[in-house]
Amino acid sequence: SQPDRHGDLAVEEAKPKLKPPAMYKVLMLNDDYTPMDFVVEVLEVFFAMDREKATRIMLTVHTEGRAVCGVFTRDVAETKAAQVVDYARENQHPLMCQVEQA
Ligand code: TYC
Repeated sequence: SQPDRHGDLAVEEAKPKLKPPAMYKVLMLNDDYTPMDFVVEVLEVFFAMDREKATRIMLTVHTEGRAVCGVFTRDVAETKAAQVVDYARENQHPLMCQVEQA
């Protein structure tokens, strides 16, 4: 922004250098093996969805191939994606997530 002028003296404002953080989508990918009820549970537990929304998103992934589960800062998005994949592997499911910039 323009410097304030006090008489002939240019006084530089302290610039508020806060820019909003880049945001990242966590996407869930379809596969042929992960049970539908497991995907619904994952969406409820890791993305705080109610049963109805979790079911809707799961069915979108199942029919479209992928869907956005949520949008977060980079660290949160990467952590959630890793937690989902770890939990799926613990249960011997091949469920996959992607993170991409929103
Ligand atoms: N396609 C899976 C099935 O028919 C269900 C599924 C949905 C798997 C969403 C993964 O991210 C997924 N059992």
